[in-house]
Amino acid sequence: MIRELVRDFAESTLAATISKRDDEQIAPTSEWQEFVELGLHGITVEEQYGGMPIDDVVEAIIIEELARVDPSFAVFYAVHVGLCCKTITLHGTHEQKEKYARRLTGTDVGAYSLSEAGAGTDAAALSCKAKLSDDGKHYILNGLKMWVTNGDSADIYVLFAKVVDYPDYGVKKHGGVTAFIIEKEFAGFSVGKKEDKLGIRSSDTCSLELDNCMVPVENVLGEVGKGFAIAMNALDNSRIGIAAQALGIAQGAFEAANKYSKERETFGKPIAHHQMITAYLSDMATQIDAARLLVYRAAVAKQKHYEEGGPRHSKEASMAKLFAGDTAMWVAEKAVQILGGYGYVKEFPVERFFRDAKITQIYEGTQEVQRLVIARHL
Ligand code: COS
Repeated sequence: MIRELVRDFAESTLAATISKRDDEQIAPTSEWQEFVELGLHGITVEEQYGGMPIDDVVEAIIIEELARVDPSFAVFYAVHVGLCCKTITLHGTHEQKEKYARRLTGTDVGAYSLSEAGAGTDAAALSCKAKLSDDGKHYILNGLKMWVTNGDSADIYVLFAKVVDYPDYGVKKHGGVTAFIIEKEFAGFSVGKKEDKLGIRSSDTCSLELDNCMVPVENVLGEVGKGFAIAMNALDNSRIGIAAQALGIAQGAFEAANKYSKERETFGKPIAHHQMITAYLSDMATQIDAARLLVYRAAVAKQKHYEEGGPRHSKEASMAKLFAGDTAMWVAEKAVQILGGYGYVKEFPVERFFRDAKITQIYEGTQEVQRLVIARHL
């Protein structure tokens, strides 16, 4: 039922504006206001704070359906529910949830900010610093964050910096890393450069500037100095969302190619009946099904981890993202090939899927990082 609901929304509301938003790099903020009406933006927040918890497979299905039409909106949503809301649900105090989870289940948008110019894959190499103020009421944050999805659209950020007063700081590589909840209006916080990107162009990716940014001590999320595990755990969760996004991209590209191959004729018959195209389509469908099974398996593992105390789902999440990301890229490339010249122009959506697919092999941990995580479990 939810798959159909989201598919309807995507095919009507998102499909109508995605080309223009992609061309002009417009964030989907007005589409978000409509989406909020469906009540699916609080699925990782407890009911008492205005949320509507839904199981993890359904979360993946929602992202998959959004990405099948609009991969930019899918990541906008995935970061809001996964990296921001879920992290606050897992580590927030009652007061923090009353204040922020409530806003995030209203119309506010959430973001997550870990990466920096010199700390992407090597996340522990953060250089953003936090220092306790003399009166002990605030942490004062300084530094520059990068690659922040929803960077400009967001109202609330889960952001990581190193507390220099923490005993482990400078001892362990990730010593002092702490998670903070930041409001866009905080003094000393500003949104910096918006990136001009190859794909997912309707998702705003920005830098954030922290210039003596004053963050109340009650906005520390989890314990001071324990932020690296929070960051890694959040990525275990959200990588399933990116895998679902990749799955949706592959599905959207496949459907466009499949349809076209039945309509387009060469040598007196639809190209779908030429064996080389038939083989492509069969392989695409098979890869997509395999990716789908890995994504849903990871979602089940995640749910078992939180609800039944099952083992951590890092390996399953990384396998899903690795395979689904490669599937999205491979399927989108084959879709362009099947459409030929028409695959190379903006009249058909496969050109956009092709550009959008690439990022799923890069963000929230490159494919190389996923292999590293998997290898550590072997
Ligand atoms: N969940 C909870 N805690 C975790 C964890 C996880 N999945 N993975 C690691 N940790 C903890 C470890 O237990 C360790 O804790 P202690 O210091 O208490 O022992 C700590 O974190 C450091 O772990 P580790 O030594 O494995 O860290 P590394 O610096 O070697 O980093 C990788 C490991 C490469 C896996 C990590 O840096 C990573 O995921 N990088 C990619 C980051 C990323 O995805 N960036 C994109 C951001 S979104 S655009």
